[in-house]
Amino acid sequence: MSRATASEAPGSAARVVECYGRRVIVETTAGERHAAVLFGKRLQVVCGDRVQVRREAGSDEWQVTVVEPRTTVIARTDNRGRTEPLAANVTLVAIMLAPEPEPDLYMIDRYLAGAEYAGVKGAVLINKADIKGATNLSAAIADEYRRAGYPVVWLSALGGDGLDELRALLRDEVTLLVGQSGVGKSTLCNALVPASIRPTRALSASTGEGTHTTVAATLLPLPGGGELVDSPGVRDFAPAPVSEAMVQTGWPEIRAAAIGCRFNNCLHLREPGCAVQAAVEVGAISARRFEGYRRLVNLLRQLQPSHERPR
Ligand SMILES: Nc1nc2c(ncn2[C@@H]2O[C@H](COP(=O)(O)OP(=O)(O)OP(=O)(O)O)[C@@H](O)[C@H]2O)c(=O)[nH]1
Ligand SMILES: [Mg+2]
Ligand SMILES: [Zn+2]
Repeated sequence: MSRATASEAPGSAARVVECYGRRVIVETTAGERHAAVLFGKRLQVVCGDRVQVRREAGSDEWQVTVVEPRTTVIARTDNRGRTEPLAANVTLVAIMLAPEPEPDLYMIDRYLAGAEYAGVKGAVLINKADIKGATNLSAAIADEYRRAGYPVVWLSALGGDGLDELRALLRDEVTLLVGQSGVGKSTLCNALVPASIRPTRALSASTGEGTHTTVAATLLPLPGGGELVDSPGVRDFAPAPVSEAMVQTGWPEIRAAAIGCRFNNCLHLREPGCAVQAAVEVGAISARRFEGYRRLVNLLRQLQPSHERPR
């Protein structure tokens, strides 16, 4: 029997806390942080992954050798239908929006749906509550998502409003914080984690949009309990594809009303006896949210390879 060399020795358990493609920062169970590289071309890791690491004998370099099975994975799909994981083992996706930059509510719907498909809870954070004149818009948005069944927290990462309510929401969760560039995700991380000095930057004066300041997902422990993953702002988001019948599960209010549809395979598009369409007509379900559902059905049809598309 040959003796194991140092480089074959079993690894020690660690967590990926920052991810830059094939280079990562891991934190070991003992609380030590190391820069590490992925060992072997087939390994793919994201922030939140549980891994095993080892150090080559006589080398300073740490290697990630094993990725443990994920309990959850949040992934996005690009416009060519390629799916890319964003974070692993999270229990909550918190979608942040703000009066500026101008919110894309359909993208927020798709994030919430993507969380549902991944078996992860969703919440909506409305930041920059201190900005004057934005109250009416924010109240309407908050109302729409509360009626759909999501927790909504109205806060000011800079002014401090709503932070206690938010701490209570995040206490027992591993939360992925997402949203358009410039909504204030990193500013919130700095407010909740005193040791955090994440770079933040003002919106562009010419476009009114964020400037994509954060470049890599980073996991931060929250002092009061829970963990928060800051992530780079995105222009668009589509979830990993699901079957057509599954799409509606990303809209809790549609799923609930669908119990009353005449056909149990109703997609609520133009079927007779549809309780969802009836609820939209009387305003019990937001027409804008319903439109978000229809758009995702169409988008997923487009992303499907043409030979698999329903005729
Ligand atoms: N008025 C106001 N401005 C805020 C608040 N939170 C953040 N900002 C400002 O919004 C701008 C963008 O904040 P960031 O924290 O960099 O935004 P981000 O979401 O991390 O952006 P990316 O990293 O590019 O995705 C900065 O100028 C912040 O000071 C807030 O509560 N109120
Ligand atoms: Mg940021
Ligand atoms: Zn229906």
